[in-house]
Amino acid sequence: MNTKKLVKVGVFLGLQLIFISTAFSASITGQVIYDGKKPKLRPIKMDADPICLTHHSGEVVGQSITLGENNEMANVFIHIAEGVPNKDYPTPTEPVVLDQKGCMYDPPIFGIQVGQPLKILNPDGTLHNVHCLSKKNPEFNLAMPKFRKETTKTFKEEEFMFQIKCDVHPWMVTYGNVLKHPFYNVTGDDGKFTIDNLPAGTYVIEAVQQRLDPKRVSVTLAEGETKEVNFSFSRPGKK
Ligand SMILES: [Cu+2]
Repeated sequence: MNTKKLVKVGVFLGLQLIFISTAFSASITGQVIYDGKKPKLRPIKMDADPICLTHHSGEVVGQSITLGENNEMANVFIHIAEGVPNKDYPTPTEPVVLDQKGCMYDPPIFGIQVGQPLKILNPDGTLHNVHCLSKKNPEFNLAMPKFRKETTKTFKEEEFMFQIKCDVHPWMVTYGNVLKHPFYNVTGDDGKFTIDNLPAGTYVIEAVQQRLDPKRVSVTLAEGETKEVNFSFSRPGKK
């Protein structure tokens, strides 16, 4: 290729990069806070399976709500419920990992894209039974004996907040969310989330939690703009 052609190609690629960075660079960030007295979580009795007990030195509590020191809410699923341009988004090849360490699901709530692999791990040395209670996607019920350390599943349909449970250890539950697009996040220990690479547009952002009613907020983003959207959950009846 001669120099002239190389320059042309360079300029073309450069323009494409500029286009991509300006067209899909809006972001939403925020924090989720629980407004109220910290609920007391009951300790989980794992005595039925002594192998589960060997993985913990102290008390283990349920994962229905996870609050930080200042009521920051972790494990809240945030996604764009309305406004995402309807097109085919690339399917990530990187799997979402669902661990069953110490007879607890980690994470207790997750998002995954249609077709993206869900890698389910069993490092416990005991039998788990991965029972997926999805409705739009086929339900599955999969035994993972102690020698079966790993298995992979995928989902074909968009579906939200379906339970995956273990029938052997009834306290084990996680919530799956299957999306057609990558615009979702789960809050970290600080209650914070970020959804980026968004095109300009008007969106409805939804915050979803296992026990409390979902919250929705509408936001309009210009190209490259970042806006803060905060959510506050409270006990039912105190809204
Ligand atoms: Cu189990």
